[in-house]
Amino acid sequence: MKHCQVQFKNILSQAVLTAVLLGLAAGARAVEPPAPYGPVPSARQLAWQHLEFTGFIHFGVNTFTGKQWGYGDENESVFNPTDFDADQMVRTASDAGMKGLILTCKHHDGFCLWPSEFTTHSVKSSTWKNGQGDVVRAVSDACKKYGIKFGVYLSPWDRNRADYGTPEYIVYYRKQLRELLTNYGPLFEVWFDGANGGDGYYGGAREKRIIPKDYYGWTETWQLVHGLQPNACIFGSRGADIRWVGNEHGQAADPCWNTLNGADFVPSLYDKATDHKRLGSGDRPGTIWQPAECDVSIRPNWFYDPTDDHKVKTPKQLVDLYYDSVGLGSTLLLNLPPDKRGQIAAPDVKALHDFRHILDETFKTDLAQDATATASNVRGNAKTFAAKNVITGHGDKYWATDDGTTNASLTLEFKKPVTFNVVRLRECLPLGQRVEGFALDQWQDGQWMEFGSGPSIGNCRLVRGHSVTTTKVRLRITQAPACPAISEFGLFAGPN
Ligand code: FUL
Repeated sequence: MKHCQVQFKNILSQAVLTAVLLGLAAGARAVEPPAPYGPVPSARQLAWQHLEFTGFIHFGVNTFTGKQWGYGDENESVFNPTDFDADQMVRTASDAGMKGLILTCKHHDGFCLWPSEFTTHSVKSSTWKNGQGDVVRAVSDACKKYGIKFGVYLSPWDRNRADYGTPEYIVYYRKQLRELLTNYGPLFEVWFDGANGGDGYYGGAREKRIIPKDYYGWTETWQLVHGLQPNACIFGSRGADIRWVGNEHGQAADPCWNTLNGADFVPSLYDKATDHKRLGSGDRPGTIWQPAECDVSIRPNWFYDPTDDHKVKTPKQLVDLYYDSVGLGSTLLLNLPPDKRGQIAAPDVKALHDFRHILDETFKTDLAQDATATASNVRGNAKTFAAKNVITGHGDKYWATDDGTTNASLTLEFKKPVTFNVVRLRECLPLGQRVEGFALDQWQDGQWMEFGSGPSIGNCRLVRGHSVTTTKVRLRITQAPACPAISEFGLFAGPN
């Protein structure tokens, strides 16, 4: 997989350095890279976008009560996994190709999966391991072992706490967050849920509590996160690194822009359908970079329920979700709910295994590697921006055109015919999201025939079609407000 690694902040200095070096070496003027267009990703956003596929683990008292939203009055003793195996959970996620895993350290019921210093409503009051267990420790250690990143979910809504709704609760919440941010190693993502249902146990009050919009003081909380874990992306509302995609089906809109108009849109207004739609599509050109994450569960519910065992998504449905999220430039956050043993259940493991097999079969060989690449225009005719940069094996470079050349084409030509049915395109994200329209053609019977098209590229665009056998494939950039900067044009043959 090929990603363009240009650092936005370094572009000018790189240009100057390149100009000096090339000037000295050849007496020639160096060609400057394109100026970034619109908002660009921060280093942590870029690293997060490149993960593409991550997992969620919803585990807690609900696993044992059969509820999806615990009321907050659950006795700690209900949490008692019979054969807890964090290794099995993380191995399953890693084998499925997930690059990170986010654990629900505390869901809305308030029960903590780690022995927090600030409450007794946690694993330390449960019978599991005589109160000596720590699910967060076990899962984070297993993530280290399997080389995947670890993230935390800490529900802001807490239906157990008597002080929920008062300023004291925010102090408590931040203390808990600090424990998670400091005791479990590097985190790649911190997930702040928008759900606020109202009613709950609340220390015995058993009432409905309405929370003012500014109650949580996110700005301060997020400073805490970025201060202690500068590489962790925050999933949340305004000011967060990552936005919700507006649905829980795991599907991005098309196009799904990486940008939003920050000033007139507070994406915490999760209750309006128009806002959901806008979260899905983003705003173009937008004023802030806030890429979307597609969250979805492998089962109909977020927490394990044995009656869902025959409703696990099929490998084909999972593959379709991958194309509808990662393939539209977003990321996929797929939930795997451990069962009462504390392991991922067999039907889920099987579906993930077969899903992975299909993706591996599809993406194991990039046919474009055998191609010769030519373009209608190359920026300054410079090798640095040559057409062949789009091919895997040519490093982290990109093809770019001259400023003002926003309609351009790039052709891959093969000595022997190739058969493909999937195309993968990527833009050089540190230069912003530039392409607003593209088309793909194959050479057939002496003429160009369209294979597919789309309104955006971004981090990744997968185009699936019928199997095509040809010696020439062409990418046409049909609309762009600035010259295109394309880092990948790959061809693959997936199982039909
Ligand atoms: C929602 C929650 O209410 C669900 O229980 C789940 O955690 C999902 C990921 O987010 O807002």
